[in-house]
Amino acid sequence: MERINNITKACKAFLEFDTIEEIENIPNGHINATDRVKINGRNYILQRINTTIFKDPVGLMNNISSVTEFCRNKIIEANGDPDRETLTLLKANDGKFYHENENGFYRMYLFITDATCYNKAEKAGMFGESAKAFGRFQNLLAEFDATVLTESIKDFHNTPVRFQNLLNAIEADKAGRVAECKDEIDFYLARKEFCSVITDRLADGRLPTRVTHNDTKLNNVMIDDVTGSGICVIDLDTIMPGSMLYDFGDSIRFGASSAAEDEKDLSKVYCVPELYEEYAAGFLGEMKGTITEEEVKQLHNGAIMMTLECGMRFLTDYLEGDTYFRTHYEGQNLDRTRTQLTLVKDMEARRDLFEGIIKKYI
Ligand code: ADP
Ligand code: GN1
Ligand code: MG
Repeated sequence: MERINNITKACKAFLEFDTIEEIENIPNGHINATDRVKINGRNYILQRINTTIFKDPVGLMNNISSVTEFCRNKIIEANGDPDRETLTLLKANDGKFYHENENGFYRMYLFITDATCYNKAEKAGMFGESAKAFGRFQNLLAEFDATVLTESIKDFHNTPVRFQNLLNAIEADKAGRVAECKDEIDFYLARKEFCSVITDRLADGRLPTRVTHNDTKLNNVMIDDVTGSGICVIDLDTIMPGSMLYDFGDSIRFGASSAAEDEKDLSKVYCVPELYEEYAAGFLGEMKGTITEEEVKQLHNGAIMMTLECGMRFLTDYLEGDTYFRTHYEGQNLDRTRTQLTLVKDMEARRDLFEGIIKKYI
């Protein structure tokens, strides 16, 4: 009841209504609390932003309102449907795009109709469609003025910093879990040098810095129920200057995996070459003329890096007592760590195969 009251109270700041007709929790994301609400016959998304993670939620909302306004104008220019092809923020009754009360920091979006987010590519071609959507989005952002963006999470894809965070968590051993994670810890310690492959190249200019999405999981793109195409890129919380390799890599990490992110049976976990190829074809098709030689050279390292980094983040969180990623059972962050580590081993072992796939599309 308290949950319903809190949701109703938050929605009242954005809309006038008597009662909410339907409330449905959407458990997809690991960070924010997301609900679909039906009000006055129309669906909306209400999100309570995780302000432990996003320490400057106002800056974050400024990022999202400027990016969505930019996208909206481009979509209108191209005769598209702005209510389905980009996120649309609702204004609260004080004119701001967010509402804060004693229960939290909220935002509301129009619900994108007749489209679905998937945790796994259920149909042939679906992953490739997500690649095209993220590729188009990346191209669109090339024209976006990066100077208006605040860094919503500092050092988000700074892998050496993530490595150091892991070392700190090992040292502190807050949850008393270090002893049971010896193999996983050793795996990451052995890859210290690799962690700086992308950051070094961004720092000395061998790789260009672009405005990137930074969280390109398959469930962060909506797939049109009728046409099957990637209609809208969502979850814009981490749009920041970064590398194209992050967006390619994070998509592969999640969407080209044969199994769920928390699969316990590691014999089922590997990187699927056919899915890798589908993504590479879609993404590189969109990036033609933009991607540099060095980016092409490092693309597979991007996939390894994002998987390595994400696994280190899951392990760090496990060692710290599960305070960052939402977990649904004890040990889920360790299960997640193990799938990521298994994927890294596979992508390292079959490097020639995956790099060969990339070569076909450039
Ligand atoms: P998190 O940051 O926690 O991952 P997301 O912004 O990705 O949160 O939202 C979680 C889920 O909610 C998405 O995977 C999607 O299923 C759904 N969702 C989010 N925004 C919308 C929207 N505007 N229309 C329809 N569904 C949405
Ligand atoms: C989180 O919010 P969501 O679930 O789309 C995380 C990503 C991780 C991902 C792992 C802000 O993404 O960085 O790669 O979980 N987002 C944030 O599944 O930390
Ligand atoms: Mg998400």
